[in-house]
Amino acid sequence: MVQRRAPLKLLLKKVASKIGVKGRLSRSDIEGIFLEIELDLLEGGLALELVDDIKKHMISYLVEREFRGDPESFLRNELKNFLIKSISVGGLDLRKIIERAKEEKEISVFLFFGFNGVGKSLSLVKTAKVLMDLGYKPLIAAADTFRSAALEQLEGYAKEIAVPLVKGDRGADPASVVYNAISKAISKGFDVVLSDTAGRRAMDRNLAGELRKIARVSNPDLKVLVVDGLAGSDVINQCRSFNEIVPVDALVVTKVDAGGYVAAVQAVYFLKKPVLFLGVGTSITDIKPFFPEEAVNFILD
Ligand SMILES: Nc1nc2c(ncn2[C@@H]2O[C@H](COP(=O)(O)OP(=O)(O)O)[C@@H](O)[C@H]2O)c(=O)[nH]1
Ligand SMILES: [Mg+2]
Repeated sequence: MVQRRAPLKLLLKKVASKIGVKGRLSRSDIEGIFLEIELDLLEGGLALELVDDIKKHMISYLVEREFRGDPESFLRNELKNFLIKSISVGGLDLRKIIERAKEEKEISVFLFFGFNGVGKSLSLVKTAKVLMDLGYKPLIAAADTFRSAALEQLEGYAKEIAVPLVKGDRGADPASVVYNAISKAISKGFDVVLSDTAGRRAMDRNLAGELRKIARVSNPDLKVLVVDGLAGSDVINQCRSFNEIVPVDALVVTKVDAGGYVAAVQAVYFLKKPVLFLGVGTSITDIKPFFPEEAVNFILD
């Protein structure tokens, strides 16, 4: 899909120029502009729901308002503040999560899930590296027993950072792989089990059941939904359908190096969950923290 760049900037320009012509705008003026550029907004990767929320917000502060200064910078500021406020949901303290879990049950469990090919396995390994840098010992549970290529790839990544991995036979029950990894982690003094899972499509009830079972068996302390930064507005569907299967605690948004922040902003906007990190490349150290203001500035320019 070809994504149009800067759909929100186009919106601001349109509204500002209409203000320039008409002085003040009515509700139907604003609705007319949204209708006129709806396709550009959607093609720019914005979900209909977000476009609607922006429209409502704009109507609330714009209708019959008189302008003196530059309307475009006023509009930009309003929209910027609205978006920043909507996606400022606080950070994640991994240390706290791990230490709290340790008191109860010796180890903590992080579960990674999401659609096929979004970058779950690489993101899991990136997380392992973050944890090692914090002084913790992670163990990987290779619970994607669905595809043998997935296992090989994960083993390759794990080797790169010298993190041990527990695996099962091809086609083995993934929940049992996670269970075994947890037993090993407790007996061998690991701190965190990072559980990979097979890619899931929302319509695949079987895999949804499997994911639920893994969550039930392993009682994760952090349930991380990995979404694809190139998914455009579909990121909302990914968030919704997975959150229904397993309630999400945190997000990883991948491929931000290739797709920018549109998906990241929308994922946080709809789930109101913190971002563990953004994936910004294919190396294990290619991660970046999510700063709402930086993300919003990016999508407005
Ligand atoms: N450019 C870029 N590529 C990524 C990123 N994260 C993952 N990938 C690539 O996306 C592809 C799928 O990743 P993988 O971890 O196997 O996805 P999974 O199927 O969800 O486990 C691989 O080619 C990764 O190298 C990222 O942040 N940036
Ligand atoms: Mg994988």
